[in-house]
Amino acid sequence: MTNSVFQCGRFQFARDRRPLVMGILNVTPDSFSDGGRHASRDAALRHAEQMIAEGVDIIDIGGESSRPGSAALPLDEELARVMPIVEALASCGKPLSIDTYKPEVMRAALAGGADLINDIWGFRMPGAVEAVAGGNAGLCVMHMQRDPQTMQEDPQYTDVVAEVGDFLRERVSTLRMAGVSAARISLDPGFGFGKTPDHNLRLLAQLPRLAIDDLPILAGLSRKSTLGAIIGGKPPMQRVAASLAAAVCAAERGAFIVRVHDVEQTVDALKTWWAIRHESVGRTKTDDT
Ligand code: 7PJ
Repeated sequence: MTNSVFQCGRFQFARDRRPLVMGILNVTPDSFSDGGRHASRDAALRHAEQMIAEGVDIIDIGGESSRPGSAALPLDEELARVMPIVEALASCGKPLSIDTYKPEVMRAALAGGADLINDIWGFRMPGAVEAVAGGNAGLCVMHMQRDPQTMQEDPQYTDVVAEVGDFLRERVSTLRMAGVSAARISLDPGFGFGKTPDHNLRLLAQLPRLAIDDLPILAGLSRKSTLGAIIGGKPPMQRVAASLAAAVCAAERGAFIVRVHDVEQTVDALKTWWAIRHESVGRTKTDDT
């Protein structure tokens, strides 16, 4: 493996360990899958504590909902939601990821101790590349066709996997030219972001085609509507088993990070997949490699 570690701010993850579980911490009052239960600061912190107890590897803090059709959040509101959580969790012992596309939020979060910037816009906003180029934060570069307001209006591709791959290659090249080391970059096809269910399933099935420069792949399928469509239109809270199946499939196809709501179940599923793959239960009860 050319990139033997994934650099994530204060943390480094060996690439030969089992896939990382990134737990979603929404501080969005309108999040579609938890109904805003974690909107308040205290609730968000309790949720983070619970994910840590369940074995989360990275905590992904998001202030702005990016569900289809959602509107952009003003900068000051996003900062007011995200920064108190970053400060409160800065010494929790787990890497903190910030789900944002705004350069100002990136800078503030990095100054406050964030370890990874997760950008659904793939660092395309003016100033985003410059905001993250220095330092050693991990980056997640995601593909999205169009924008959250319009992305689900009849998405079109000739070859979705090739087009997503071309986009990701261009973004990697831009980041590398700005001085970002390969060890800091992860790539994400952006399931559900300007894709039909069939586009998403093709991307998942053919995920190995996105192993660009051997960079780690992040897969975010948790509770998404494509899974709902497969299982007869069940609502987000009833998509846990489907989400686990998708996470294991993504791992089997090379994903190194899975972004999920259901941390405990996903950790168990991936530990099981990893043990089968290595024909071994592992060395000790605390060993999570
Ligand atoms: C993703 C994300 C994803 C990355 C969201 C949801 C919608 N970031 N942020 N990948 N999805 N990197 O969780 O359903 O798939 S918000």
